[in-house]
Amino acid sequence: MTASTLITVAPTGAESAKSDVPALPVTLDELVATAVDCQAAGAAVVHVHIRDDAGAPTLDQARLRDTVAALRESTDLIVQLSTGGAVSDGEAPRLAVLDAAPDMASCTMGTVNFGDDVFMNRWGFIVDLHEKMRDLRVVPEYEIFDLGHLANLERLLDRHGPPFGGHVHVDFVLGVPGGGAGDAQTVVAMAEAARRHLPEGSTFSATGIGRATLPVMFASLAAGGHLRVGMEDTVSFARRQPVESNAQLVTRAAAVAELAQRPAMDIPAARELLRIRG
Ligand code: KMH
Ligand code: ZN
Repeated sequence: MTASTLITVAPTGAESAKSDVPALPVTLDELVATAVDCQAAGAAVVHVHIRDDAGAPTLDQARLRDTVAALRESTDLIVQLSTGGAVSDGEAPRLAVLDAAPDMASCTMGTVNFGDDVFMNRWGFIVDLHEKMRDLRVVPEYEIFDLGHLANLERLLDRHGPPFGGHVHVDFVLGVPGGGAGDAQTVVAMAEAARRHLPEGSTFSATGIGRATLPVMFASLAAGGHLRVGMEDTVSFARRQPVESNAQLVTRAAAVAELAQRPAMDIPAARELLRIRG
């Protein structure tokens, strides 16, 4: 079991609206300020979705490049761009996200129902993402919404080789209506399946959507996993208590990790673990 806990913050996402969640960081200044606070609170990775001037999700290339540059300027965080985008985004702009040259990018390992929508991830598109990331020296974080996605990742690695850097890191995203349940049993089942399907030494983090946040956090730590938290995944800190900031969520995750005797991993250690290019 790793001695420390990698904490990823996913501050914005593509699903919540600023009008519903005023604390959501949607402008570049808000995102950078959040990232600075989250680094101070113990995060090592920032998983980034960006918004346009109206606050709507966008994959605009210039904005993505400016965002990567601004995060690098103000923080030491590992910058992970989302290639998932919003459910309405097409494959070409999602693939083009990688041209903004992040340290890492997400790569979802299969199609999944997403509430009333469908989050489309065709096999051929997954292969394109995996290979383009390797060409551009971008480290993938494979997003696992359900058990079959782990079998799919095994198939990807068998047929198309290891990712850039050689280390396999996955993130279990649990509690999406249509995906794996957000409970401790599912985290344990996923961790078990990861051991069967993935190369030795692979690592996982986990995040629970909404009320699944705490059960998934506790179970992931107990099962030897790492953590992702943030307003992409939860906007309630507790019953009838809206999240005040992403740093509030990172601070809680770091405190729980400390209690579990696996304190937050520092950024140099996270770069080494994930084999981020120098
Ligand atoms: N917004 C979801 C449709 C990712 O960032 O890679 C996809 C998502 C996964 O959030
Ligand atoms: Zn995301």
